[in-house]
Amino acid sequence: MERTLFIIKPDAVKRNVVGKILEMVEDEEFKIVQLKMLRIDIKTASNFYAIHKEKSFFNELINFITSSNCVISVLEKENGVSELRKLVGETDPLKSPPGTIRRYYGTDIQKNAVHASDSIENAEREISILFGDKETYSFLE
Ligand code: FUP
Repeated sequence: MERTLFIIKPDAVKRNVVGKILEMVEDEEFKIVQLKMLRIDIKTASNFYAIHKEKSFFNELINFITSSNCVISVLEKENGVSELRKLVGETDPLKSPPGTIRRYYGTDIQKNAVHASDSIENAEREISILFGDKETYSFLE
């Protein structure tokens, strides 16, 4: 079983599609093992997206992700990291295959509705940033 970090971004929360997105995830047999709504602060967002620090879109990305509430979750499934990336689609919603979350609910490359970890290592890192260390955060089995 793999755990991965999933974020429903401010654009999707504002569009009232949190329930529809979580339904897509549950329909694909992901288990929601943690779930909460919060406004991510600038320091946390900058750490979370540190890999994009030198990119031209970094400031806009931080402004956007911290602009309003997100719904963050830890999802679990066999091969969960790659399976969720498949369900999410491409970064650009217009290039995402039909049936993917970003194709359904994304608007553009920034307002692309959701985030999903791209590797097992990054999933662990991202879960730790947003939910705390495994040692200090207990998951119900
Ligand atoms: P993804 O793994 O599909 O979430 O995409 P990336 O890690 O490449 O990018 C992270 C986020 O940066 C995207 F979700 C949206 C934002 N981004 C832009 O705003 N402009 C770009 O050209 C690329 C990414």
